[in-house]
Amino acid sequence: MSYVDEVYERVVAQNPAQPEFHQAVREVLDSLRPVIERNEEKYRKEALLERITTPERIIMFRVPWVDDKGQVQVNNGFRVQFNSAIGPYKGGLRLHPSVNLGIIKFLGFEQVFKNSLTGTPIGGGKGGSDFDPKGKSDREVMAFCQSFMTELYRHVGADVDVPAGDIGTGAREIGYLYGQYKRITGLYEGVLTGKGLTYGGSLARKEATGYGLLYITKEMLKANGHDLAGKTVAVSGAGNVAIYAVQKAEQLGAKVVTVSDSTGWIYDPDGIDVALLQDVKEVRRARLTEYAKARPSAVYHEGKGVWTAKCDVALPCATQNELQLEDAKALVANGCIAVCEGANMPTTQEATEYLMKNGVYFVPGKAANAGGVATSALEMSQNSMRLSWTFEEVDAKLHDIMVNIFKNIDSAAKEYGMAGNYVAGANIAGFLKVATAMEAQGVV
Ligand code: NDP
Ligand code: 2IT
Repeated sequence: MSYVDEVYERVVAQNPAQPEFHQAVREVLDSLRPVIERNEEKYRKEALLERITTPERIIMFRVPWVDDKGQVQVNNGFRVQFNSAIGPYKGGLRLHPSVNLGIIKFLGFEQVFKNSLTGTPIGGGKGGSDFDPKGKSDREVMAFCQSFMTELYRHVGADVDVPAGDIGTGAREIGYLYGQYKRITGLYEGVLTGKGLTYGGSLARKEATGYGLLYITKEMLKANGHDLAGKTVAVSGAGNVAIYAVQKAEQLGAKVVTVSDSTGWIYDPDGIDVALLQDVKEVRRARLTEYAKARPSAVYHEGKGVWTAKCDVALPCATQNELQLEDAKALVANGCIAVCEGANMPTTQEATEYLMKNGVYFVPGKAANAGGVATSALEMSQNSMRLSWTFEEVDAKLHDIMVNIFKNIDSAAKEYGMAGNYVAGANIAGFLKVATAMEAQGVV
């Protein structure tokens, strides 16, 4: 059996009932075959693939807090410190009822390669909890965040592990987490990114994932002879990534006709009104039905279906495995030419294969959504220097980083005889830097 297959079987056997983690590992290992085959004995002797698929450390803890009725609630807390070969652990905290260890491991594993692609010195990690911030009062969210940090603080630090936002974790949660870290440790340091602008946050971090997604989408289309301007775009999600993807797509001359949330989706043929979307989601924390009420051109559909809308470019920005084989078929039938992932692993393996076989340009999340964590690394730099760059300075650096990521994944794919296969390009380019650093540092 090949070394790649051996390691995949080991991962499945040792991590039972973690399908998302298996899926993420499978995609990466499949792409790495040509790289591993060139040096199979060396990698096998070093057990490099066993090491890179095993987190350096997993922290799991109890998070007790008191709700507004005086009832004690208990949630599960996680931090997976996956790989520190190229820098301190870095990655978001997800707060969603679906969170379990397998999901955090898949996200931490993806983060290792994504962070490597950014070209900045950050390792990979991820954390979170099955706490659901939806419908909770600000006081309840604060009680949860303070309890969560009361355990997490001993495992993180500006040069150790630097968490940030993800699904369910936005500016409010980061603020409460930061306050509790400072209170316990007495340290005013860049232990979290995505901070508010009054206490060490970076301009353009909030916009960065969505903006970066559009910068790389535009670059990839240009390299293949297409122009983003004038294209019709379908976006899923209505959170941090989706909102700023819509805003940048419109600034670049495309028309965005959809957004979605966990209950339904909007079709707006006049183009999504991003100011209204921000008001509904960022200010009122309401459902998309409120968007439809305020906008006569918009139609609200209950449930799934966002990928049935006719579009040239699809940008899944909600959650894992939201774009399935039937969705891929609908996109191809409607003439979609590109899918670029704003979310982490939003496209199932079968859907990805179908899209690529049918000539749809496909940029995987670890490249396409890397602008968020890249700008987190810029926030860390500014915190270390104790200064702040302007919005334009950060945005220009983000743009350069995304253009470079595209160049690197494009040339890695070409070097291994798979021109245009950006999945392979991203996995190979991300892997090589981490593997080289691990080899240099010996058996650790
Ligand atoms: P938010 O919490 O701000 O928004 C998430 C959006 O996706 C919401 O509209 C939410 O709907 C929807 N959603 C979440 N879970 C589900 C589900 N199970 N089914 C259907 N819809 C769902 O998160 P972000 O925008 O920050 O994150 C979106 C994706 O992007 C995630 O995959 C995340 O890991 C990834 N990502 C985020 C980065 C960041 O900087 N924030 C960076 C890189 C990747 P509702 O409003 O109803 O909850
Ligand atoms: O998935 C991701 O890259 C994020 N949620 C952002 C992580 C970060 O540290 O900014």
